Amino acid sequence: MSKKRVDSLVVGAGFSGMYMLLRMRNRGLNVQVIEAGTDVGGTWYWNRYPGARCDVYSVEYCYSFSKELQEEYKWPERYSAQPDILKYLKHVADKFDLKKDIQFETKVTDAIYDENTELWTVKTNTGDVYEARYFVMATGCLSVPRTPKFKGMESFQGELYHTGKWPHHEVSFEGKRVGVIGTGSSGIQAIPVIAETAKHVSVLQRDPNFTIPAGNHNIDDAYLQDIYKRYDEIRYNARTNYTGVGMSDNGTGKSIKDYSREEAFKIMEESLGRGFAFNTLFTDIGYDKEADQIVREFFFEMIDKIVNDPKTAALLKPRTHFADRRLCLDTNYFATYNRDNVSLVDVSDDPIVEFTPTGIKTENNEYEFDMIVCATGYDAMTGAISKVNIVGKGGEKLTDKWEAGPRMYLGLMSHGFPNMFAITGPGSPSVLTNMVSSIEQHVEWVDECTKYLDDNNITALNPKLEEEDKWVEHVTEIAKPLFIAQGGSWYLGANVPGKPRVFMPYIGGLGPYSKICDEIANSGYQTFEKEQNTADVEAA
Ligand code: N01
Repeated sequence: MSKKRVDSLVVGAGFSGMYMLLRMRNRGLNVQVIEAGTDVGGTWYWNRYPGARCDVYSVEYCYSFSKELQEEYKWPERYSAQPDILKYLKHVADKFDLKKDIQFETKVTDAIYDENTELWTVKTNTGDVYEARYFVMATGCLSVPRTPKFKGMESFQGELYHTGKWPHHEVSFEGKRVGVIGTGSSGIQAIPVIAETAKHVSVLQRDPNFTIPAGNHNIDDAYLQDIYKRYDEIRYNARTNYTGVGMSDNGTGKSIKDYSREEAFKIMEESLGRGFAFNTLFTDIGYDKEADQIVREFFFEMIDKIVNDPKTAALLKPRTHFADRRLCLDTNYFATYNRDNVSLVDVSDDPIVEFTPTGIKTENNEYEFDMIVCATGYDAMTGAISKVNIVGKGGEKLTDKWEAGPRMYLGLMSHGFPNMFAITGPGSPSVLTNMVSSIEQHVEWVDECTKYLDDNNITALNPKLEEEDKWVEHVTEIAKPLFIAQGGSWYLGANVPGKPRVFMPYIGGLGPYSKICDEIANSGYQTFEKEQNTADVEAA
C-alpha cells in the first residue's frame, strides 16, 4: 500500500486541529488533518444536545489570532449556544480555506514511530496510510462519551441518546416520558430544555452538583463595539492570568472567614451571573473545610428559596465540597423542579439495576420511559489519545506507558514518542481554563517548536525522561492540598471504572504555565533530547 507523505499529520478538526493546520500551513508545511465527523467543529460538532451552551463569554471563546475574524463574527449572546459556535467554526474553515486539507469521516487507528526514518506512519479506518514528520493529537479533552454498561441496555425499545453524541436529526420530546441519567454540566443544561416540551422528565440523580445561574442574555452592537476597543487588553489578560478568561475579576483576595456570614452571602449573591468569577471570590474555598461549609450553606439557602418541595430541595443539595468538581452554569435548573412534569429520582439511595424494554429498573422501583438520555460524561483527557494505537521508540505502546496514569511533559509531549504532540494533553492547564486560550497557546508553542526543529536540522525531539518525571510530580504536588484533587470527578478519572486515579490537568494557571513553556523554548529546548541531521549540517 502506498504511503502519502506529509510534513504534519493532525488528528481532529475542532478548535485545536483547525488552528494547528492554519499555523503550519502558513509557514509552508504540507499538513493533513484527519477528522471523524462530517464537518469541522470537534466538541461543538458532536455536542448538539438541547441546551448545549458554552460557559465562557462568547467574545473570549473564539480565536484571537486574527483581528479581522475577531471583529467580523457577531456573537448574539453572552454565552454562545452550540449552533452559534459551530457556525463560527464553519465560518473560520471557509475564511481560511481549511477543508481542502481535512479528510472527514475518517478515524486514525494507528500511529507507529520508525526510529530509522524518524517518521510516523499513521493508518486510518478507511485504509489510508500517511507518513509524517510531525504527529499532532488535537483530539480534545472531553471527546470520548462514556455510557455506563447498564445491564439490559440493548433491550430498551425506546429512543436512547448520549448528550455527547447527539443525533443530527431533530429529536422531539413532545408527549414523551423522558429519563435523564446524570446531573453534571450536560444534564444540568439539557434538563430544563427537555422539560419544556416533554410529557414527563424523570431525572435520575446519583450525586447533586453545585450550579449557579449563567446570567445569559443577548448582546448588542454597543456591547461588541466596547469589547473591540478593549480586545487587546482582554486577550493579553487571558494569556497571562490564571484562568485564560481576560474579563475574569480577581475576587476579594481574602478568606471567606474574614467576612460575617451575611457579608459573605451578599458577596456570593452579587457574583451570581458573573460566571466562573464565583470560584475566585475568596482565597480559601478550594481547600479549607470551614470556608467550604460557608459556601455550601449559601447554596443550600439558594436551593431552599427556589425549590418548592422540601424533599426535592434536600436531594438537590450537594454532599461534596464546593470545589470538588467543576462548577456548573445553568439557566433555570433548580426552578425546573417546580414543574409538574419533572421529578427527581435519587439513584444514590436506590441504584439503577438494569434497563428493561420499557424503561429502567432500580433496586426498589421501575420506571417507564419513551426516551432515555445519558448525560453520563466522558473518558476525559486520556480517552481520545488512548483510543489510537500509538507506538513509540523501541515498540513501546503509549497505553502501556500510561497504565498507571498519563505521563506527559507539559501536557505537550511524552518521552519515547518523538515529534508527537498533544494539544491540551494531560499535564496542561486546559480544562481548568478557557479552552480556546489554552489551545492557542499550545498550537503556537508547537508551531514555533517545529519551526525551530526545521530551521536547525533537528530531526527528532524527545522530552528527557527526568524532566517529564519532574513535571508529572509537580502537577500532582501542586494540586494535592486542594479538594479538586481529592474528590471523585473526571479530573481524576474517577468516573471511569478501572481508570487510574491521577489528577490530570495542571492547576498552576495558564499565564504561569505559558511562561514556563516560553522559557523552555528560549533555552533552545534544553529539557529535550535532540537528534540532528549531521549529514545536512556537514554538507552545508
Ligand atoms: O459529565 P460529568 P458532563 N448511574 O462527568 C452521572 C464539560 N461540559 O457531560 O456524579 C447514575 O460531569 C454522574 O453521577 P456522579 C465540563 O467541563 C461543559 O455533565 O458520578 N449516574 C454525573 O452526574 C464538564 O465538567 C459544558 O454520581 C451516573 C453525570 O452522570 C464536563 O464537560 C457543558 C452514572 C456525569 O457528569 C463533563 O460534563 C457540558 C451511573 N452509572 C459539559 N454514571 C459547558 O457548559 C455517571 N453518572 C461548556
